[in-house]
Amino acid sequence: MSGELRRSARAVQEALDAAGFELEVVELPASTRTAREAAEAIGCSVAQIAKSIVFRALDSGEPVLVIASGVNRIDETAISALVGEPIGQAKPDFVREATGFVIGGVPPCGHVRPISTFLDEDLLALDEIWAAAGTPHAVFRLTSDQLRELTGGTVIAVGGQS
Ligand code: 5CA
Repeated sequence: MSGELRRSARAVQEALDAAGFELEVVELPASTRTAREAAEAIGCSVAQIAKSIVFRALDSGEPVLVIASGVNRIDETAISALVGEPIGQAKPDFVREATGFVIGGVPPCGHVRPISTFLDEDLLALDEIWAAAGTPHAVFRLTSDQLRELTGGTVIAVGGQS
């Protein structure tokens, strides 16, 4: 690991270490807050960015995490059908409370408590992907197999390109 990581990025590194993965969180000078910015900062395609979108199940109030390819638009109706209740986009405070991280830095793992997780099959078709690591400047590279193992998420078709 190079240098000191900020607290939230360090928490992600620790979660990866604890889960037994040899993956390295890196902090970049440029913003990685959005999938497009992250791709630019990393020098990869937007499709390779694992964007973590938090929804709120409207009846139960439970969070739902969808990890999708940066180029895909998430069909909320399809997710609602899978969850079994209507969902809505989460507000920033809800995202922070449910995951422990701010929007733009929500990682696929290391959340404050387990969260129901769905994985985009298009993202899993790629070998090398990049995910947020706790802050809008921190990312880590992993394989789609590692993402599957790390999250134990349910693989779905999220809805196609935006
Ligand atoms: N760091 C990058 C990927 S490495 C990242 O986190 N991208 S992201 O796409 O997963 O996170 C940004 C997402 O947060 C946006 O796609 C959007 O769905 C969501 N978001 C942004 N602003 C808001 C907001 N005000 N309220 C709710 N969700 C938001």
